[in-house]
Amino acid sequence: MNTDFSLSTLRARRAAILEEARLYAILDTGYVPPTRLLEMGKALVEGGVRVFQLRAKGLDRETIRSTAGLLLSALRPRGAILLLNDHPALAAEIDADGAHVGQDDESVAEARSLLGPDAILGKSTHSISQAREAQDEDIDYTGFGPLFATPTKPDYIPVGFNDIQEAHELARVPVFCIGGIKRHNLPMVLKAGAKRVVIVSGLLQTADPRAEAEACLKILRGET
Ligand code: 3NM
Repeated sequence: MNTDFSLSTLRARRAAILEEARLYAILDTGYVPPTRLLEMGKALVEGGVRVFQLRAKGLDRETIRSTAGLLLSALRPRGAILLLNDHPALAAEIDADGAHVGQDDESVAEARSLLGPDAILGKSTHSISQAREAQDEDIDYTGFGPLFATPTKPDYIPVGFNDIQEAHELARVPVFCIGGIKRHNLPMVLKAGAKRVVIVSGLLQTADPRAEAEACLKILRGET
């Protein structure tokens, strides 16, 4: 396995935030309109979230650019990072902290060349073989899922719990479990071997996202 991906200082600082994170929030315009994302980002960062992704499927580039710019100015001073779903070229242009690519998006090599050496790059994986292959690529974390069926990605077949442990054992980068994770199922997700999670609708669709993030983080840190 080629693990010789030497990191720039800035990328290493960003990677340290990922390493420390237990909860990753996706600001998804399928749930929250762009005009309300700033308010949502602020609530979640106050609740302790330090890793964010802007997922704006179908939104035009200029709206993504302006929304990401506002989010970056609000989240960065609070020690958080913001990645763009897809759009590595735009992420580089606006100096976001990085990007996330799926299995069907541009390759990691392509995304990395557009992003440059300082940015964080994450990749979705949906099986043990994809999780293993991703370790040889120049990425900073993987997503692993969906653990449960989820309306946020309705076409994906859940991977269940059986491979969670192995996905962690083979990984050289942080693994974030994803898909249908909510506060109520966190204890069983952790018991199955997850260490870090991404929660989308379980944060965005609650009455008090700040309190929800705080409550999830307590569970993730073993404080309850
Ligand atoms: N990616 P929720 S599952 C964006 O398996 C995304 O790679 C997935 O949303 C993957 O927390 C997913 O609302 C949706 O279920 C997660």
